[in-house]
Amino acid sequence: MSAGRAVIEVLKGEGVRHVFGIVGSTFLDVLDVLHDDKSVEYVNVRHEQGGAFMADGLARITGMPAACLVTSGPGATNLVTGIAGAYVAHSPVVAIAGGSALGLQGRDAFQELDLVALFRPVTKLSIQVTQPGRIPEVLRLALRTAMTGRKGPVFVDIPRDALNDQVVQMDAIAPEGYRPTHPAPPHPEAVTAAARLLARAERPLLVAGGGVTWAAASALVTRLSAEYGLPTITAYGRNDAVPNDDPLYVGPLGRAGSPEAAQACRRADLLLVVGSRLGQFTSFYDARYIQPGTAIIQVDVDSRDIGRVYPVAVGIQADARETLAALLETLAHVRARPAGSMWQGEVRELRARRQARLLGEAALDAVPVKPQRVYAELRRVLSPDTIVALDAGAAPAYGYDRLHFVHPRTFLTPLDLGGLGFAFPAALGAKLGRPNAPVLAIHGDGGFLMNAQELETAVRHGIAAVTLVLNNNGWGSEKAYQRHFYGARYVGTDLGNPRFDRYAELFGARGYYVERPEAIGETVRAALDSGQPAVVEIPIDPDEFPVPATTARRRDG
Ligand SMILES: Cc1ncc(C[n+]2csc(CCOP(=O)(O)OP(=O)(O)O)c2C)c(N)n1
Repeated sequence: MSAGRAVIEVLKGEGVRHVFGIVGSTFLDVLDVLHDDKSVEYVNVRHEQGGAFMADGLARITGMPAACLVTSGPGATNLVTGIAGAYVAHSPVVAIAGGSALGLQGRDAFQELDLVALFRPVTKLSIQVTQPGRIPEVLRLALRTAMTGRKGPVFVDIPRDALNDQVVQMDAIAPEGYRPTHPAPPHPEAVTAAARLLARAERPLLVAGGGVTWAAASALVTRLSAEYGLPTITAYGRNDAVPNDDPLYVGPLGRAGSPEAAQACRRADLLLVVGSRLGQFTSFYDARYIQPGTAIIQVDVDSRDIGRVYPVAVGIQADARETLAALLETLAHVRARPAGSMWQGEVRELRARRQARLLGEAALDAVPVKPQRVYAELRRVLSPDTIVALDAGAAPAYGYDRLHFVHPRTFLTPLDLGGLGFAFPAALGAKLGRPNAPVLAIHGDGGFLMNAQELETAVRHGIAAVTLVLNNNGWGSEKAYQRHFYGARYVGTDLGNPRFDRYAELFGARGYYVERPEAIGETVRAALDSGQPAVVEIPIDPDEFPVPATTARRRDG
């Protein structure tokens, strides 16, 4: 078959239905296949960064690989930030560039760059195809890498002279034929040791991270929690790892998280950490949440992060679901008793305290609106199947503690990259992955304009995600640092903006503008029900910032 068809066939074998990118002359042999084969849609975006965030959003929502296909030079360099986002999220995005010709390499030819080197730090594998005949093998290597163990993005450069007009020999092989598809089980001795510690603990607490979601282990977390009275909290940006309506779920730990979850963590004498690196924005790498005497059982599919900052009592390198299943079996075998009722009562009180605190914010009636009130309205109107993508920034960050999630794979955040401009395109990718779910992106004004050009993509491809723009006419999150640590000496933090509802309308999308808090809920609902891409602008109080969590020295005394 043609080399272009081989690329498409390998992707199709993995269930890929959308490929994101901008057309370039280096890879037209691949695009040409899609003229007749409509089972894969080329989502031609307006900036490759938007395409990478879309692929990341799609991969995180479906758990399946997602693909980008871009041209050499700037087409590929524009992808880098989005691929870095997928890297910190362990999201299996396969980025393919039609590269500059092998036959001209080393001459600084048109759009020639060392793309393999460029992508190496932000991928699990970065590789160039050197012969047309090896396209299937290299793409399968890329997919094996992306989908095995801790997942993550990969980059493949297919030079134009290894692709165009080339014919390759390719046997049909299903993914099971070239990559392991069964999860890695835990070592029985490690499970026994963990069960022993759990059975003895007085105040055990489960910290659920992204590994729970990737391993489809949420239901087992809930079972373990219910059967053994084990309270749960979630890692930074991973609120959807467990159902938040569970009576033993306290809240999210970490930056912009819930103080009650932090309190539960400080009180615990044993942490069962499942699928979390205990990264900086979850733990801050210090003792503010995780006390020095606390025993830690850490379960991770990748050994790299086990005991990396906090020493562990038991480290288990294995799949989260397999481990929880084994742990349940062993706990039943040793007839372990549930955690004490004092601890369970303490945790229920912390949970109730959080719920009451958030409920109080529903009464904030200031105009311009306080961001906290926006989230109270969202809690009221969003259905449990809604997917929410949060951008970086201060106004979106209020959402970490304030949004509630019931189902796994419904919360997308920039995680430890903190990249602005993520949420809107990630939401578009999510909507393609789950077309029947309502999808909402939440942005500040600054972050939204970083990828707002993708409104045109959304309209043309009919991707009906809704974007909330919380407008404080500034780079608020950074302004907060200047306010608190630089005596309000503002430099580079004020912005001017168009009316975002009208901006959306110019692209052919729906636009809404809400100034009064009591109108927020119904407007968001109307936008979600419109079945069209829509932007809802809410002017918010420009003086409402959280105090930044930082270790930086205070400058204002
Ligand atoms: C790509 C990128 N550039 C810069 C930053 C630094 N930064 C973090 S938050 C922020 C301000 C965000 O402003 P906005 O999106 O308007 O939201 P707000 O904080 O005002 O709610 C900036 C500039 C970043 N995280 N990512």
